Order: sequence, then C-alpha cells, then structure tokens
Amino acid sequence: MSAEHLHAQFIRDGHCCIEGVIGPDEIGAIRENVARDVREHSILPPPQGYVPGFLRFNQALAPYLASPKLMEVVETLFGPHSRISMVTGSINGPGIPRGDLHADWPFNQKNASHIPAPYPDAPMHVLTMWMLTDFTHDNGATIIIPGSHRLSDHPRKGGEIDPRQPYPGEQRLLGKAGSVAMLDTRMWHAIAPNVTSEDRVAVIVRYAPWWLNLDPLRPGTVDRADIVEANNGVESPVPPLPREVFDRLPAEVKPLLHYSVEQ
Ligand SMILES: O=C(O)CCC(=O)C(=O)O
Repeated sequence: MSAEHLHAQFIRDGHCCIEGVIGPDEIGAIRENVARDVREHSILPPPQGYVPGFLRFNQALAPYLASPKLMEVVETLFGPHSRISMVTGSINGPGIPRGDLHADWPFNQKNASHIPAPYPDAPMHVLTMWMLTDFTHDNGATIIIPGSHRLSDHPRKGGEIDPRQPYPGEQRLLGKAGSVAMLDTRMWHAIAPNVTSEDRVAVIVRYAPWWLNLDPLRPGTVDRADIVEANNGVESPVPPLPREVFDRLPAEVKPLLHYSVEQ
C-alpha cells in the first residue's frame, strides 16, 4: 500500500499497517534479541514485560526507525522535524488478562499531563506497534475500536462507558511479524488476553511533532517535576538517551532523537 493510501486509512480509521518493514531473513534474530533484553530489564513482572527507554538497552530496531514509508506518513501528519517520543520494549506473555480500553498520552485523562477532554479533533501523537511475532487473535493482538479517534474523550472508570467491558464493533490489530501498525493515540485500545503458550513480542515506538511538549515524560525536567511528580502522576518515564548510543544510530534516525540525548 502506498504512503498516500496508508495516510488516508489512518485519518479515516485511526490506524493503518505497513507490512514487511523488517524482512523474513532478519525478523527471527531481532525477535530473540529484543525478547532477551525485555525480560532482563522489565519493570513489570511476568506475564508482562515492559521496558521504557528500551533503546538504551537494545538497538536492534535502530536501522528501521526512519523507514521511508513510515516517515512519509508521519511527515504527512506532522510536517518536518518530528521526533521519537518513546521506545518501549513489550512482551505480553501467556495468561495476560484483558486490559482497560483507553486512549494514550497526551489524551489519556488518567495522566497528570493531558489535553483535557473534550480534546480537539487532530492527530498529535502516533503509536507504532512493531510486531516481532505474528499478532493473532489468540496471542493477544491489541483490541482496537476503529473510528474512536474522532471522539473527544475515552472510556474511564465511573464514566458512561465501562472501560473493562467489550465495546461494540471492537476489532484486533492483526498482522504478520515484521509489520508496523500505526495508531492515532486518541484511538481507544486495550491489551488483549494471550491464550497461547508463547510470548507476544513487540516494541512500541511513538512519534510526535516537534511542537508537542514531551518534557512531562522526561525525568529531570521542570515540567516533569511540576506537572507530573508534584501531582503523583502515572506517566511512564522516558529516560535520556546516552550519548554513546546516540552516536551509533544511523544518520537518518539521529534527528528523531537528538533532543533526548543525555546532557
Ligand atoms: O500491548 C498492547 O497490545 C497494547 C499496549 C497499550 O495499550 C499501550 O501501550 O497503551
């Protein structure tokens, strides 16, 4: 599918999927390499593996992070000078239960730093799901509600829509290993149960326009202290990128992460 078609689908449905970003010859080794480091550095216990700032520990995806088609869609949405805002290593292991439906930062109203609902109808942040195993119904392909990105709020506890319940029309983010799904972070989504005996392995990379203030995510900044820490916020931290990791990144990826290099 062309970048133009992917962009059109993203605008209409809130998501699209680029197939074959990582080729069949590379995917097996990358999956093993990523899974090992997610297990080693996870801040959550099994069946989940969750590593914020994953690029500090593992650069297996670095050659792909500025893939031309992906960047074409990101730049059509945000213009030039976009950034990678978060890189999270993720394993959803056997037995993981269904999660709550939610929108992601900066639209998630549970975060201390959020755009208050009713939020505007504009894409401002993209979640990309780098599928390192196939994403199937049984292994917990993410639950998504296509079209919900056009709504100005998301389900949450005590509200009209119970975030714990299945929602009419919900679908799954299915895809082959090596694919990269793109989601508008306003789109309602949830963790799905993994009922297989194998881990679902992924890296979640988020892309933001230069004008979105990422400091509330970044420990050590004034905005993190004043907006998040002072209010017991739940935002995942995005630690700075060590200079030696940045120096080894491919030239086309450096502009996406330059802002985040350790001072
Ligand atoms: O792991 C998944 O399938 C969903 C992850 C998710 O909900 C999130 O990162 O906000």
